[in-house]
Amino acid sequence: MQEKGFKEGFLWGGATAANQIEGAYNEGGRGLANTDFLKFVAPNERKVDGATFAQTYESLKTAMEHEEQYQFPKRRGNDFYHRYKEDIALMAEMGFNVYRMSICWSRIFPTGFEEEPNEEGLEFYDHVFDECHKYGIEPLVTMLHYDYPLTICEKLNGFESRETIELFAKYVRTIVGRYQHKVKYWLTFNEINMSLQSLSTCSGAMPDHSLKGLNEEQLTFEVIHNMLLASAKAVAIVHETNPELLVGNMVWKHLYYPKTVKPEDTLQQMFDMNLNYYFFDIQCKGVVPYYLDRYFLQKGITRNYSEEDLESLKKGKVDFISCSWYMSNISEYQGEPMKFTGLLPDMTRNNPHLKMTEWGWSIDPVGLRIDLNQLYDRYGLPILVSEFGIGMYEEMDENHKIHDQGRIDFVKAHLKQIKEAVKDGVDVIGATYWGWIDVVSSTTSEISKRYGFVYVDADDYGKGTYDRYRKDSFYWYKHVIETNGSEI
Ligand code: BGP
Repeated sequence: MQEKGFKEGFLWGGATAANQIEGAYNEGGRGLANTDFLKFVAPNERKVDGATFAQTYESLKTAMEHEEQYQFPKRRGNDFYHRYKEDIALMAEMGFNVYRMSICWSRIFPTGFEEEPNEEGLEFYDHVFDECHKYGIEPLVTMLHYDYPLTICEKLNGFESRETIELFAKYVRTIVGRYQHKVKYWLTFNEINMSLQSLSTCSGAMPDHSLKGLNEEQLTFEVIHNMLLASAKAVAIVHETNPELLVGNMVWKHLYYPKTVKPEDTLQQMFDMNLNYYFFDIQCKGVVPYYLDRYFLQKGITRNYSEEDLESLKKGKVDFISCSWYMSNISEYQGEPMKFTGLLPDMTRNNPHLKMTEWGWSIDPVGLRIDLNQLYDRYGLPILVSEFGIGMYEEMDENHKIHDQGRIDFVKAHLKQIKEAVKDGVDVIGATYWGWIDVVSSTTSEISKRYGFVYVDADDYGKGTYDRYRKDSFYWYKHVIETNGSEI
């Protein structure tokens, strides 16, 4: 048997999300989104990392009433709306054959409740997809990446309401019908499990706005239930619209290591991993696993999956898996009933064997290889690594150069482990590097948390030319693609 590297036709590309790049929040007939009200909080004013990520009804109202007092960087993005041609040309220069992006729901249905879509919004994405195809770049489209029409958040508390499933299905029918000959690869929800960490951003449901008076934990699983149903519906719509299209899920993949060799720590790890697998199991196998039932019982969480719901989940199995990979974490037993360790970094659980990014995210390429193997073993489906990346503080020198060796090392280490997974026998079909161009951060709303191979000349307050500059990593990644990763 000969060891193999990346296969022919491997999908090489980059990823972004509408709310982090487009800007133009009040142009083209677009309606307001929840993300338009996520405030930038300067690092020295933050109580915890990710301070701007969570939204409550109270914080939303304050932001709406005192707009002039705050910075809302997601309204500006990196100005992709006006510069998409230039950006797609840069992707082509690097040799991308795939571009992962998302559609902004409120560009298509400004409040979510309209009967007819907004043609201007639809046309914008037509232009983007046409531009991609001009260079042989296949768009890979996330239907929903954290941005909800604001009206749906206010009236229905996002996915707390089952009515949102129907509104989402209408939106999905519209975009899949319209773009079926331009977009072959679809993903339903970005990081569907992020509701466990930041309910509002992921599901549009604010914890202090529950229509049914649910506490936060009950509300979380109510929206997860509804989002899983909505995802299954979306998969069925894609398959019914055009059997040639492929649709995947997208889960924040998180690996947990037991803190010690004490058996209870491994028990905790099993529990934490199960909370991750819960989403994959439902989306890949179409059945609801048993292992959270006891937890639900202890928490007084009732899941009302009707016979019809269960049928719908069965029909909603994805064609391929996709996941993001940023960090691993450590599981430490905290007694019964079990408590969830969480997804974002907890500085008290630092892994002494791993380095951290400037934002305290552990860097664990080998963990990615472990996860890819375990996912493939469990589901046997092709896998796309739909996000991995590193945020860094960076400045241009006087010659407009950015020497980002740290990013090159990071990407190289991760691609090496993806390649190892391929050699292990895992069917990895592609990798889309997160934030191939600097974008506004999802958790902190900083553009100064830079991910890109391309630098955007803008700061957190919207100052700058927004011109694009190639970093050292741009040329390095271009070479990786040219050589299909053979030198990694
Ligand atoms: C993922 C999101 C992305 C992206 C990334 C990095 O969870 O899908 O939208 O933002 O994390 O996070 P951040 O931007 O906060 O550094």
